Amino acid sequence: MPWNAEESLSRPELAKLQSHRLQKVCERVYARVPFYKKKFDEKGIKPSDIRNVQDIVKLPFTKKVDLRDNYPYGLFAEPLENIVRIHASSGTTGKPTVVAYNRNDISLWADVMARTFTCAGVTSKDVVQNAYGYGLFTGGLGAHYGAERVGAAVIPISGGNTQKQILLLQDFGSTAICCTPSFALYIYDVACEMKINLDTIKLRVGLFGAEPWTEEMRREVEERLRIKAIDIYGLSEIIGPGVSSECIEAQSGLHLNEDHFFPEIINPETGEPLPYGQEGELVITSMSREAMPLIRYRTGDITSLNPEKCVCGRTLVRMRRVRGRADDMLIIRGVNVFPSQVESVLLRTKDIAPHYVIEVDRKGRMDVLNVRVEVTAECMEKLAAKVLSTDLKSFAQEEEDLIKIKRDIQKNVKDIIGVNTEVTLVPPSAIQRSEGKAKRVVDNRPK
Ligand code: DLL
Repeated sequence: MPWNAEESLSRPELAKLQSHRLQKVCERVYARVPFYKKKFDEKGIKPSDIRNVQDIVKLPFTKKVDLRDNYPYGLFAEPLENIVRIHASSGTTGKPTVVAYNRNDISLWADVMARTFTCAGVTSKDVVQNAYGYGLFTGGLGAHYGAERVGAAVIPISGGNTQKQILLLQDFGSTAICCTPSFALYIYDVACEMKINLDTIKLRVGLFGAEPWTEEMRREVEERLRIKAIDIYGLSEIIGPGVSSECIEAQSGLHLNEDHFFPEIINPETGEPLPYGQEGELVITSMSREAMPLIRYRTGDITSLNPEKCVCGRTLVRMRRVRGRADDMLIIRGVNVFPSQVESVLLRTKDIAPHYVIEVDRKGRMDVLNVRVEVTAECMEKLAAKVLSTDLKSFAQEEEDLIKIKRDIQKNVKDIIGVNTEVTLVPPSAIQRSEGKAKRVVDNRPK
């Protein structure tokens, strides 16, 4: 059963609710946020021109740079005395992006996160180990309030502290874990080093997000940790986690809480709206937010929307797993490459572990892509045994096996993505592990 009735409305009922909320939010920002008044006026739009949800295309976009230009409090639609929480996400450069919540926003957030936990099958009977970072990052507190709202017992361990995570998994009997997918794999690695028998832990589901990951990565996480891995999505600017989530029944697309967050897909180059099914940039209007609603916010995330009803009974549109951010897309000799495409190729290769870094350099005028990826511990053991053996022929054979792994990766990257790549195989644990969002790309090209 979904958490709220609004998750299973008919399309006409939903459109009615969306239209009403869109009108209200336009009135709110026009009256309270000078930035939006100016933007609306420039387009010659009044809130009364927005009669239903289709009119959304008349509204101006909001971009990340608008949050920076109005740093820190310029986009607040409430006086500071009504603000009860401020979060921020650290950009790669410069000042953080600031977001604010009033009491109703915090309650809304708990509710949409309760939907997320319910989607993942988490109830009051569960023990939730919350390994998202608590702090300015929205992951920790967002998951915390949502898990409490469904009545689960929350362990607010926050990120990092990997050995302690494992101790609590064992001793506190956690049945659900919340963290980035890359941290989940790190926890698994450390559990193996500690020789923990995974049969002694009760974990059955993970709510993973905050970074792009692939179907292949899901399979790895599910097989290794012996759990169901649920993809959850969100961004600070809109609310934090709680924008969309997969359901455990289908694990096929993330139900987007479109009664509160109106989604559009646009062509990132032209800004033109794209129909259901077509891939483009996700744009969201946070219609129910009060302290800092955003109109047509360009998330930079690349996905598509699917309106088909799901087996779980929810009617909310489903967004496909995010392929990556438009600004993470690498252009290598004119070809667009998403790190997630490289991840798919790597994880389909035998003897390769799910730990990698993509390095881009410029040699002369050429962009050179180098994938550094770990071989599995089993592969390493085989190799070590051959090195120790006096049987030089089998050692040579093993070297050939490594060359074959490299060639397979190169061939598949070329076939699927269309670029040549260098591959460096490294031993287990050589790639730095992440306790939060993984950094997969090192771009050394001059800007
Ligand atoms: O990462 C909120 C969050 C916390 C989501 C915990 C899920 C779980 P930010 O730090 O503002 O907020 O980063 C938002 O992270 O625009 C995406 O590019 C990326 N992202 C978040 N979830 C996913 C996901 C949080 N499931 C940015 N798949 C977003 C792919 C994701 N990318």
